[in-house]
Order: sequence, then C-alpha cells, then structure tokens
Amino acid sequence: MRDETVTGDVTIEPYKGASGGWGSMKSLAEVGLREKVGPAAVAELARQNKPEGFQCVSCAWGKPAHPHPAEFCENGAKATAWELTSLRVTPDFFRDHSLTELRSWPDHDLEQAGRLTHPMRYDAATDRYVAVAWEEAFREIGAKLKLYDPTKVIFYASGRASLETSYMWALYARLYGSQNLPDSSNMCHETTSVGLKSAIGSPVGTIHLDDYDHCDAIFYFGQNPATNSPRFLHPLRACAKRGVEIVVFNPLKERGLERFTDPQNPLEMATGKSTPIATQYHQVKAGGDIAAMMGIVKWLIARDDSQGGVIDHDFVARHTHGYDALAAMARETPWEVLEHESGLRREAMAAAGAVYARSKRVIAVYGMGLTQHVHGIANVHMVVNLMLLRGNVGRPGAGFGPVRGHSNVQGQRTVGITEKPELAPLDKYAEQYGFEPPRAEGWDTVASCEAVRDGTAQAFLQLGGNFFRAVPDHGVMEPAFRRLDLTVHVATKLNRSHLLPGKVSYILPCLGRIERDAQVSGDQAVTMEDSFSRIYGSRGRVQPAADTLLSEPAIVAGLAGATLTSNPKVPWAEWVGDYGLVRDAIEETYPEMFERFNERLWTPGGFWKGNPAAHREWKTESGRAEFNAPSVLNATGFDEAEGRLRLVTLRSNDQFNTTVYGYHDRFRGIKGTRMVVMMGPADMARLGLADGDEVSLVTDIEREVVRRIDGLRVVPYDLPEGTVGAYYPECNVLIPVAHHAIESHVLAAKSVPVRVEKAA
Ligand SMILES: Nc1nc2c(c(=O)[nH]1)N[C@H]1C(S)=C(S)[C@@H](COP(=O)(O)OP(=O)(O)OC[C@H]3O[C@@H](n4cnc5c(=O)[nH]c(N)nc54)[C@H](O)[C@@H]3O)O[C@H]1N2
Ligand SMILES: Nc1nc2c(c(=O)[nH]1)N[C@H]1C(S)=C(S)[C@@H](COP(=O)(O)OP(=O)(O)OC[C@H]3O[C@@H](n4cnc5c(=O)[nH]c(N)nc54)[C@H](O)[C@@H]3O)O[C@H]1N2
Ligand SMILES: [Mo]
Repeated sequence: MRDETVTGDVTIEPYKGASGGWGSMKSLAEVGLREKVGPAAVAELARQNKPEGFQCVSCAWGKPAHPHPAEFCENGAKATAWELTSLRVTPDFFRDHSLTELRSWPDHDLEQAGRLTHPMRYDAATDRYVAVAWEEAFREIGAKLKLYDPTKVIFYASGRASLETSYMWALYARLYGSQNLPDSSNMCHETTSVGLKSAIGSPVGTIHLDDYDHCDAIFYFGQNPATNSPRFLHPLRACAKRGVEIVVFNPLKERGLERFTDPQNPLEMATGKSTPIATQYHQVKAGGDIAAMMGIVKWLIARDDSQGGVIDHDFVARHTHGYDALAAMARETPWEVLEHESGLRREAMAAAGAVYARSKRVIAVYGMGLTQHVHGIANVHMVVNLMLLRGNVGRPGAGFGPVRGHSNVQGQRTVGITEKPELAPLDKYAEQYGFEPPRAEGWDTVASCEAVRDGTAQAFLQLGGNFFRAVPDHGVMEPAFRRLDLTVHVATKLNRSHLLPGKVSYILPCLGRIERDAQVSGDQAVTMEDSFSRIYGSRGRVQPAADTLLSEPAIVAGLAGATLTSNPKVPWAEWVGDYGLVRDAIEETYPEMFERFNERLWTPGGFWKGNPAAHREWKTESGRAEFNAPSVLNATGFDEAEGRLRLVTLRSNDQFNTTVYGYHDRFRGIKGTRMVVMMGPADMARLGLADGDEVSLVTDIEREVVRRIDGLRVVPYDLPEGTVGAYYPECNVLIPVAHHAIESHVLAAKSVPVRVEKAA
C-alpha cells in the first residue's frame, strides 16, 4: 500500500526556532487562507475556551477560571478554522466523484473538500453517495437494525461529542441491546483507565490545573505538548521560570519540551527570546521507560538504604501495599540490564533520581509514549511506583497528570460509553428507564476490529471519528469493512471510513460545536469534561454550515426513534428540544458527579466531578495504593532481533489524529511530505542509508501476512539507535490488530517491530 501524501515542494531542514513564537502565528495565517474563513471565524477565536463561549474542539487541556484574552493555541485555532471552513461537500460533489475515485485521494484532500451538508445514502450501481431525506434515512437504518442480533452491532464514538450526545448514544445502544460501545479512548488512554484504576483506584488523573503553580518538579514521559496540547506550554513556561525542574523522557527531542516563545508575550515576541523548558532531557529507547524508571527507583532506594530520608516510609506504611517486592526487584536488577533496556546511562538515571529526591511536590505527566505499548500498563504502574515512593499524590502540587486526547474523551466514559458492564450504572439504567440493559461485556476497539474482520459484526455505527483510518492493519481491515451489512457515519467532514461502505451505507452530517444549535426551547449549550475532570458548558454561535444539518442529539434521537419501540420514560423528542432535560437525566443517573448540573454549567474553570485518589482514598481491592513490580523491563512486547527496529508512529504539528490539516511538521523541520522515516545516524550507517534515500518498512512479526509501506524518504533525526519514527495514520498499515497493550487493548503504536528495505 502506498499513500500519496507528498505535495510537490518538499523541504527538510532542522527547525531552529522555539515552539510558539512567530512560527505559530505564521502557521495560523496560512490556515486562515487555506480554509477561506472570513472575519467571523477570527472573531470566534476570542470566545474559545471562555465561560459562556465554546470549548475548543481540539484537545482536552484544562480551561482556566481566569482565561487569557486569547485562550487558544495554534492548533486549537486550526481546528476552529477547519470546522468553520467556507468550503462545502454538497450532493453535487458526490455526483462528480465516485467512491472508487475518492479512495485515491489523500486524507487531507478528503476533509479539505469542506463540510458535509446533506444526509447521503450509498448507491452501489453508480458507486456514489446520493442525497436522501432525513426521515427516509432514519427509517431505513431503523428497519435494518431491527433485523440484526444487537450483540453484533457496533456503536463507536470518537471523543468529541458532548456529554449530552454521548449519554444518549450509550443509552440508545443499550436500549437496543448492544454493549458494543468502543470509543477512541480504547486506542488512547484506556491504558490509564486500567492502570491507574488498579494501582490507585481511580481511572483518571488526580491533579488540578493549578497544581502546576505549586509543584517543584515535573517528570514528563512521552507526550508532545507543542503539537498536541499547546496551551500546556503556558503553565510549563511559568514552571520553568519559577525554577521547577522538568525532567523529560522521550526518544525524540520535541521542541516544545526544549524551549518555548510565548506568542502572547510581546517582549518574547519582539526579542525572539525563548524560555528553556526541560532541565534534563533523556532520550530513552521506544519502550524503555520501565527500565528508566526502575533505574530511578533503584537509585532512590540505594540512597535511602545508605543515608535515609529519601523514601517516605510513613506514607508507604500507611497508604500503600507491595513496596517490598518492588524494592527487592530494584535492588536486584543490575545497572547493566537497566542501561541496556532503557538506552540511558546509569548516571542519567541517577541524575533524574537526584531531582526526584530533592523535590517535595512532583507531578508526573504522560501521554501516548507510555500508553501505546504492549506493556503500557506496566509503564503506568511504574509511574505510580515512582510517585508513591515519596507520597507524591493527593496533596497540592503533586499527583498524576495524564494528558488526554479528544476534547471530551474522558467525559464520554463518564456518561456510559463503555463496553465494560462494571463501568456502566446498569441497575440505575434499569430503574430509571424501565428496561433490562445488556449485562455481558461488549466489544472494545480490538474486539470490534476482530468482529469486522471475521465477519461476525453485522453493522457499524460511528458517532464522529474515522474508525477505519485510526485502527491498525488497514490492509486487512479495508476489505472486511466492505462486507458489513450496514455502516452509518455521523460526521462533519468526509473521511476514509465513509469510503468503505457496507451493503447499505449512510453519511449523516451534523452541526459542529462552534455552530448555533437552535431547538424548540431556544439555543442550546452542551458540556464536556477535560483532562482535569472538570465539566464546562459550551455554546456555539456561528451560523451552521448548512440549514440541512441536524445536531448530534437530534440525529441520535432520530435513529433511536426509528429503531426502538417507544418508551415513555425516554422522551427523545423532548430531550432534543431542550438539552437541559438530558442534563437532568444525567444527574439522575450519576447524582454524585453531576449534582445541580444545570445550575453549575457555567462555573468559571468548570466544576470538578471529584476523585477519591486526589484525597488519598484508594478504591482498590486492598484499600491501599498499590506498588506493582513489573514483570518485564521493556514495554515493547517483542524480542530484539538482528535488523529489527522499533517504529514509533507520530503526529505531525499539522494534523489532528486522522485529520491532516497540511504537510508542515514545523518543529521537526519536515515540509511538503508525510512519507518519511526519521532515523538516527547509527542506524543509517549500519543500514548503508543516506539522507533522502527511498525505503520501505516491513512489519517484523506475524510475518505470514505481509504488511509494508513503500516510498518513505529517510530523514536523519536525533533518535536513539534502534528507534525510528514515522507518521500515523499512514503507517497503521504496519500494525497487526493483535499488537496491542495487554489488558487495556490499546494499539501498541509506539513500538512496532519493523525492518527497513532499501528501494532498488
Ligand atoms: N494538534 C493536535 N492535538 C492533538 C492531537 C493531534 O493529533 N493533533 N491528538 C489528540 C489525541 S486524541 C491525543 S491521544 C493526544 C496525543 O498526544 P501525545 O500523547 O503527545 O501523542 P503522540 O504525538 O502520539 O506521541 C507522544 C510522544 O511520545 C513519544 N514517545 C514515543 N514512544 C515513546 C516511548 O516509548 N517512551 C517515551 N517516553 N516517549 C515515547 C513521542 O516521541 C511523542 O513525543 O493529543 C490530542 N491533541
Ligand atoms: N498508529 C497510530 N494509530 C493511532 C494513534 C497513534 O498515535 N498511532 N492514536 C490513536 C488515538 S490516541 C486516537 S484518539 C484515535 C483517533 O481516532 P478517531 O477519533 O476515530 O479519529 P479522528 O481523526 O479524531 O476523527 C476525525 C473525524 O471526526 C469527524 N468529526 C470531527 N468533528 C466532529 C463533530 O463535531 N461531530 C462528529 N459527529 N464528527 C466529527 C470528522 O468527520 C473527521 O473526519 O486514533 C488512534 N490511532
Ligand atoms: Mo487519543
């Protein structure tokens, strides 16, 4: 498979600037031009992430109670412009382009074509989508769904839809009889949900945004703030200026973690000055974090054994379980082994240990660099181990700060989008709505892929997202999708998933969050939850992209009305008329988290849903916080072998997941192409490769199926030996569905075993 994601003009040169600064302003201006957005979009930016404004559709970073006048970032602004584009994909567009043709378009061009305007039904005879009336679409989808075994129907959700829509979606699936509710979290922070839950009894981060004002060190693993949560750069910069020690673990040198120019600071902008961020930068091997953290733990325990005063033995004795096993493992594991597995020198691990030992309040931050590994749970457990040693949880300035992805991905789990029966309030549903919800475990993303692949699944409904492109194994999954009986996509923009229709296939276009959502009771607001478990209102005001669009709640209600026998306890139509009634229903289902939901909607900085671990109440089996001695020292899940490299799949600075805004990965100096493989000098020398050579990557496990990507250009990059980098989603073709995290089933996208083949 070859992705033609190369534009004419390719330049590759090291980026010399800081993150932020004029570069981000320039990048913004380019997006404005590209999307042909008018002054209305620019005016909207002033309302982004403000009380009574709309919450950014990009990432889940927190929204401060006292926002900056321009509380948005380069990538948030790109996401806004992308949604407010003046371009439209109308029925005429589909008349002009068959699906066969559209499948040859790159991801960027599909979404760049503009906002979807009409409900569309696939016509196999002409291989085109054809406009259809909403009622007819709902009727046929409902009629088809009535024919299936509900346990074979998938209700996927990408993490953007509001709490109101998500609650309705989960309820719809369960009333229908399906608990197959995979969401993007299954590919993302599910490792956190499982790993933190088992270790500290809470599935989410424990810190508040203002803990960054109180910490004295940050241990920062596998997350790229400049690209994926740029507003985080402001607290990071403030921390750096305060003298907080920031210790980074990442195989790549990410610019936002090295230095940052605040585009909202006139002095820094005028002088071109930047603030250095990381005080230590450790380039671990991909999958090397367990060993790196074990090295730190080993150093700390040795220091405590010899001098005392390092481990908080009082906290350990009162709050934790399992310390001795971890300490024994740390003492016994030789430095040579830790050096080999982490790729770091003993002195480096000791230096990080010394920072940790002298810091009173430490925050641990992490992202996909820890969660997307076969042993991702061990990664998360190791972070917990490190933090528990000095009681760095449940007090100001200390705790866990996993950085979540989609703007409401955490919230979707909060309101019932989960395939795990124990995480949904099923008894409460039964009581509130008078039905017997399914009790068996449903399909997560991996199980859904297997069911589609094996022909077990009958229908696939998608609330946002681009499932096919986001999941692994494109070569295997593509034909499988075509065998589904029914595919339904609720979406704002055209993407590749829509181009793999089942026998019957619909695209149902919806309003975006920034747009005015007028219903019978007036203009509606919706809510979401951020990385800090805070819940906010969001109100769109922009004129909708087309008057033929429906809101997401209206679409879910339309589908539900056509699929289910009517139940007076579930007033779909009234809910659509007034989303406040959905919030009342959410409050009834989850009285503790959502007490006085409608009243608290516009609390500045959001209202907190609460978290027992944040006040040292451990909802684990033992009633204590758990140390977990890891069963492995590297997270990759495969052995080393001659010629085998660890491929890290990465996001560029010009994409949001499968949405490719453009071809400029500014901080990495790569412009005009995404078809690259970044490689360190030692690997290049060993493989006899030069800058600009063309190579293929071939998957080096499950070799009975050939998984390869051709036409990649070698880019020399500062990476540890044996670790190479390339872009997601182009490289997903290389990842077998079975290559996923143990327990959490998150795809192991941060170490894929590959070989390099040089083009003849
Ligand atoms: N603009 C923009 N914003 C986004 C997104 C986007 O695509 N674009 N996506 C959103 C979503 S859904 C998510 S989940 C988040 C993702 O945000 P991140 O968690 O930052 O995800 P990635 O960019 O995939 O990679 C994370 C980092 O992990 C490093 N890494 C890779 N392997 C390892 C390893 O083994 N160890 C360590 N220590 N580091 C490693 C990589 O070099 C990279 O810097 O961002 C969200 N925000
Ligand atoms: N190799 C590799 N694979 C990965 C990852 C990786 O790091 N490496 N990361 C994984 C992660 S963390 C994630 S979260 C997944 C992402 O997987 P998804 O969440 O499924 O994918 P997105 O690219 O975010 O979805 C983009 C589409 O969402 C639709 N959309 C946008 N806004 C709206 C809206 O307001 N409403 C509706 N209904 N639709 C909307 C548009 O049609 C757009 O085309 O990918 C995963 N896959
Ligand atoms: Mo994600």
